[in-house]
Amino acid sequence: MEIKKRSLKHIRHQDLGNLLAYETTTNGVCGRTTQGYFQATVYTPNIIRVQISQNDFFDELSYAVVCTPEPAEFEVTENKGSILLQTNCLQLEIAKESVLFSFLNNKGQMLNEDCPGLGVSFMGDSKAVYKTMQKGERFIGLGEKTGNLDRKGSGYTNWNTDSFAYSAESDPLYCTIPFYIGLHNQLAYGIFLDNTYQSHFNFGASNDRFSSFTVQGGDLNYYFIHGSSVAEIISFYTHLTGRMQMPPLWGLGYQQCRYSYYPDHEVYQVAQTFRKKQIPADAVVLDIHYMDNYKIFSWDSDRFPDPEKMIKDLKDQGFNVVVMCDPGIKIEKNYHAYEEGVKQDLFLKYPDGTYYSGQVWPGWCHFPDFTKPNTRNWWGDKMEEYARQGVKGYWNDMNEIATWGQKLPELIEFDFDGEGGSTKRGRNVYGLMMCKSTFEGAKKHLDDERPFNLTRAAYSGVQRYAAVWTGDNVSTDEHMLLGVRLVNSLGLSGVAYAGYDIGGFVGEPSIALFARWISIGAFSPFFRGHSMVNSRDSEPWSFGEEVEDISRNYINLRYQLIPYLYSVFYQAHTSGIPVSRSLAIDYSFDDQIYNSSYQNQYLFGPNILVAPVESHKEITKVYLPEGHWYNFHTEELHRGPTEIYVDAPLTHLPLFVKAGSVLPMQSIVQSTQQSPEPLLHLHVYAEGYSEFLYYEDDGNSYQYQSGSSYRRNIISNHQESTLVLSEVEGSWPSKFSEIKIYFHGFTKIDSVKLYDAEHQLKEEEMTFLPAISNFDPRGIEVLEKKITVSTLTIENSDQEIELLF
Ligand code: MIG
Repeated sequence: MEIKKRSLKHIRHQDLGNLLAYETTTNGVCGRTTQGYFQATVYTPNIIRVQISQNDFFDELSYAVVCTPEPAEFEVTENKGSILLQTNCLQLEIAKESVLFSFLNNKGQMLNEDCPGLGVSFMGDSKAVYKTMQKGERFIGLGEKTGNLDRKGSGYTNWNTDSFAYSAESDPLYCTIPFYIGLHNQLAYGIFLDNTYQSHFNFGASNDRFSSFTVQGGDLNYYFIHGSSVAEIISFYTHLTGRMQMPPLWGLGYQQCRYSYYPDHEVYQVAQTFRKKQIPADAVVLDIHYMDNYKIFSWDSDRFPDPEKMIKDLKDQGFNVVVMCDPGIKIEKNYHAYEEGVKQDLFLKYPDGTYYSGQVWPGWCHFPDFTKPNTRNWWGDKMEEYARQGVKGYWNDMNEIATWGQKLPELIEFDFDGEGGSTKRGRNVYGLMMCKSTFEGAKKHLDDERPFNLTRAAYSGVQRYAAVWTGDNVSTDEHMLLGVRLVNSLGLSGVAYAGYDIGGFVGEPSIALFARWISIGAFSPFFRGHSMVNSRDSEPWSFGEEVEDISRNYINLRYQLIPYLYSVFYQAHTSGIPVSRSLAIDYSFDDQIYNSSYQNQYLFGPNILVAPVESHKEITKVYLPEGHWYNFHTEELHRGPTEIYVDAPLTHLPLFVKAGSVLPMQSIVQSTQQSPEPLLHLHVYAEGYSEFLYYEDDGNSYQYQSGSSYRRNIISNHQESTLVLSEVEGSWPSKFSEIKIYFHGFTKIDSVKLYDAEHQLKEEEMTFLPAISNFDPRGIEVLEKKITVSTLTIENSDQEIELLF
């Protein structure tokens, strides 16, 4: 054989070239260019999918997208220089010469365009799209990513990674959610790049010309979403990738975790201490030491001789148990999971057909291939035993995949439902598919009960199966604030249910830091304290009496807010709008909210503004956006937009309530299993107009999916001096037979008239009682101003209730 000498052909950029042919399809348009192929598909009038490939076929398998194109009206027209695909709200213009894609709204305003001269770029197996940076453009979202709320000037990589003790700049972390929202000129759009290969996003990092995204394999496959607001775009994105189901009510409570509680009497001890100290909590979490030699689906019989009994005893005290689920299956003869996995061929393999072995807690392990249907079913059925033992909560860890050495070989084979793929395609989706298997298996075996499921690694769509926590954070103020941003960014990216390790996983928090962290954590969708093995005790009572009081106050407040919070979760379930809402959702074009001093602020549900502040600050600056805001602790009214200084001692986290809104609350309970007093505390804040969808159901089963729920609108209209609770929809009865209304900020109320559903006057001149605000976290002198608010108690009825004052 003769080897010819020639110069090596190095990889360089190649664009799409010119349009050669195109065709209108059932849902859009497809075409061929000199260098590739494309297809544009209308999913809804607001969503157009673009696929670009170098081949005349496209990757269609997606574990993220749950919907198919809806029949929508669209038109395809040909102009001199371009093809135009138009729906009633979106236009896609495809330039014929050096093919570029531009998206405009129906007024012809440019939303997003491929950058002339760069556009689509093929470089070997990697493919990229370069988009012109618009004037004043900002970028938000991309899931669990460090950095600023506005991602402009930053670049990111998606490659799910076990990031022990990550820093505030580390990238990548554990999750891949390739969805972001662009904002400019009062316009908003979203881009979801559905490709599980390693991807890179550049939002004007090291350049002033473009934003871009690159994939290391597979097709360019992105969904362009246009909506009138950020909220609408999130709702469209979650239309594509799915929404969370209602969590079990206990999932809203406080969970106590550590690495690890054992043996059983230590677990009992922790649970009993919560009850003794009257600090509400709903779950104890068992980390890896509950297992026999870290073998999943087993219990260490010395430490936990009778798990079933322990779980039942805890349940009787109002605690659920959450167990660690690691994917690595120990290679050990006679270990059932190993034997079954080999027999049924369920593990990841090398290309030569041998099983891949990697080292993790149990020693050498094989790893279930969750992209294989048989493996998913097998894993799901393994949940039967846990379910039988009474376990209701599942914690999916190490699913990046994490192994000692952290280098899963690139050539490992994944099944991909028969399609096949290597680590390059499989890694970022492993966590998602593990969560799917755990969740669906637990659900199947739990007998109409909602499992609680938690994960560290994720891909888009994970919200359908699990809550996400932000992994191994560190005990510093910087991390506390970073955690808030990560959770808010996850919320912008479809994951409404997320949280962080309170107190920090790695390191030890100061007394002040723990106190601050737990008060902020009370306003996190997922609320859990956790800490590393061999670190100091970190339960709410471990930092002295003052911190114990602060912890109790804020956990109490969390439990009092459950009627509000559960309704907010229902909104996440129906519309995808997160529980923890970056101010970029409601105040997208207000420059101040992106200011580094204010970017951590967020709305907890629609009505409570939380201003997280470092533990060492006694006073802090807060930005209140447009609208009026009540200081939650003092009732002082502020007129936004404004920057104010607020006292922020450890006892008083700065919290503000939106004027005009309502906060439904309940009495303190020690766990969600305990019934609150049958009195709903409805706090109404003066001014403006608001609507709040109030929601209840049994908190535990799936009956809500067939109408067994309690839904009513609470409409507060200050101008007309009315408060209306609309007629109840659904067949579930409320827990509350009476409603106590608190009028905050109303100058003077002489009398109140109560009307029934037929608008007949039922009662007049009801008596007001002055009340001391019962939710004011106690403890500090300067703010110990007792608040007097007029109250009124009425009977709850399923019919419309109208109050005129
Ligand atoms: O190699 O299960 O992020 O929360 O406590 C560490 C032990 C494995 C990592 C998780 C952490 C958990 C720990 N796990």
